[in-house]
Amino acid sequence: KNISIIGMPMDLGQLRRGVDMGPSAIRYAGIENRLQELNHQVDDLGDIEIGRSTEQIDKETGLRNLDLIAEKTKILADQVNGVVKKGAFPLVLGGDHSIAIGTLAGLLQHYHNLGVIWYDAHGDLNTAETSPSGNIHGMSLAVALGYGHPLLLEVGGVHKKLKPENVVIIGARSLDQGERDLIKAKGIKVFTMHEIDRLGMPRVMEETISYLQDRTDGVHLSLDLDGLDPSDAPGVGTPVMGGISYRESHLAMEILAESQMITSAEFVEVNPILDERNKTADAAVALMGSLFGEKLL
Ligand code: DIR
Ligand code: MN
Ligand code: MN
Ligand code: MN
Repeated sequence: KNISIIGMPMDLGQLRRGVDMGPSAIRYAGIENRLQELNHQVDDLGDIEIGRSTEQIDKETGLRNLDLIAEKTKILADQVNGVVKKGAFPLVLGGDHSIAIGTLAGLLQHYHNLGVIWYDAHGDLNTAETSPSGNIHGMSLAVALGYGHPLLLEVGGVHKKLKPENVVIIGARSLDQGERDLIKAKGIKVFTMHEIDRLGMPRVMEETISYLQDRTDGVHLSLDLDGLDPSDAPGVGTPVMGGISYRESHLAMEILAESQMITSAEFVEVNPILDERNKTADAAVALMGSLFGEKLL
C-alpha cells in the first residue's frame, strides 16, 4: 500500500490539553518503520498547523472552539481529499476525536457509500442540544451524519453525508441520552461491551464485515484509543472502565486486515501527558501494525 500519514495535533475538541502531542508520541513509537517493515510505501506529510489560542465558547450554542475547529478540520478535509485522489491510503493521527469531522468530510467527497467503523467507548453522536459538555469531540460522528452546527456541517464543502446504515460502533459503554435516542431513531448498528462480552470479538468483527461488505464502496476505521480498557490505554482524556482489551483489539485489527476492506484510518485521543511511558501510543502503533498486515508467522 501507499500510506500517507497526516498529523492533526488539535486538542480543541475537549478540555484536557496534551492530546495535541498525540502525533509526536505515535511517531516516536515508530509508526513509519513499523509500516515500512510490512513493505508499505510510507509518506509522512507532517502535521497540519494548529497554533495556540485561548478557549472560545460560542455564545449561542455553548460549543467550545467552534470557529477554530471548523477552520482547521477544513484543512484536514482538503489534505485527506488529496491523498485519496492520488490513490494513497490516508492514515490520520490525532488529536482529539473532533478531527474526524475533517477526515470524514474529505472521504465523503469520494465515496458514495462510505462505511465507518467507530471503535470507541463513546458514540460521539451529540449535538449542541444534547451535549452535556459542549465538547466537539463528542459530536464528530453526528456531524458526519448531517446533525450539528452549520459551520461544522459545511466543512469540506457540499458533499453527501454519511448514511446511518453504513456505520458500526464498536466498544460503546458511555452514551448520553440524546445519543441513544439518535441511535434508535436511525437504527445505527452498535456492538456495546455487552455484545462484545457475549458474542466474543471474532463474531463481532465477522458480523461487522458482512454487514458493511455489500453496502459500501470504502470503509474508514476511526479508532479512539479510549475504546480500549484504560489499563491497556491509560493516556486518554476520557477513560471509561470495562473496555476492549489489548488482545481483543489486536484480533479485531487482524480480522480487518484479512478482510482487506479498510480504505482509510485514523487513531485519535492519544494524550502523552496522561500516559504511562508512552504506553498508549505504543498500543496505537502495535494496532496499526496488525491493521496493515503484521503476522508473527
Ligand atoms: C461525552 C463524552 N459523551 C460528551 N464524549 C467523549 O462530552 O459528549 N467522546 N469523551 O470521546
Ligand atoms: Mn471518540
Ligand atoms: Mn473523544
Ligand atoms: Mn471516546
